[in-house]
Amino acid sequence: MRFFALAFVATLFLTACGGGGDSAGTTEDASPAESAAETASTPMGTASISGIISYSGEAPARTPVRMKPECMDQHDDTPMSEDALVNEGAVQNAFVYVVAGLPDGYSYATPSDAVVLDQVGCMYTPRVFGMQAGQTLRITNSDPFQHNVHPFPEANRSFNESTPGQGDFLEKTFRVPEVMISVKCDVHVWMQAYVGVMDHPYFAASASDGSFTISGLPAGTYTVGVWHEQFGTQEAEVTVEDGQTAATDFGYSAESS
Ligand SMILES: [Cu+2]
Repeated sequence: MRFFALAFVATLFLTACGGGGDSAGTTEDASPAESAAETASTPMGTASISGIISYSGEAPARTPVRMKPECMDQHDDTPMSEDALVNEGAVQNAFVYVVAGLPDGYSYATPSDAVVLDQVGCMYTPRVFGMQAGQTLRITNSDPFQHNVHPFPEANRSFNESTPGQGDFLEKTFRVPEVMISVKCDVHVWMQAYVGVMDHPYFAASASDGSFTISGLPAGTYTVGVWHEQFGTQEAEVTVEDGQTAATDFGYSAESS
């Protein structure tokens, strides 16, 4: 009976919040209320880890993305590659996350709000992002034509579904942690996003100035991991006290990447 109750909750959620009209929204994988109702959460803390992801040496050049005419029509300027965004030595779109060090047997409630991945001008926005396992991933379409959403997980269940037109969306989730899951579009082969699925809320994607902040941590010693689609992965050990922010910078270089 539990399955039916969950399905009913998901349907109510869509009815209340959908408003998509002829949307392609589906509910089979989305159940945002599931974990929150059943699991006592490990307390959040007051410590933070923040830093800058930098790049030394000559940054890779961005190149024009060759798109179909329907996609080019959505852009005023030539769209440029986003797989190695380095802004004056700062690395954007690195995924930073706690690898180890959280309290034994930790359990964190699944956020009830959805993470949104939009399809705009035949590119994904954001390109790199995180979500918690079981959280709703809402994939929206801002373009007036079809996109096909096709993730390539190894530990999670894949899907391959269309968002036919503007305003259409899918609601999906991934059940278990996985860093990272590649998301692509079968119609527009250059479209690329990456999602990091975590069983805790301690993750961030680096901003255009290379900065990241992970907050709400209990005092402790953590292994922090960084992933970048072109530059690879790194790890560091960080100790942080209650109410404090530990500064932890990461660096890539032209020699190592
Ligand atoms: Cu597409």
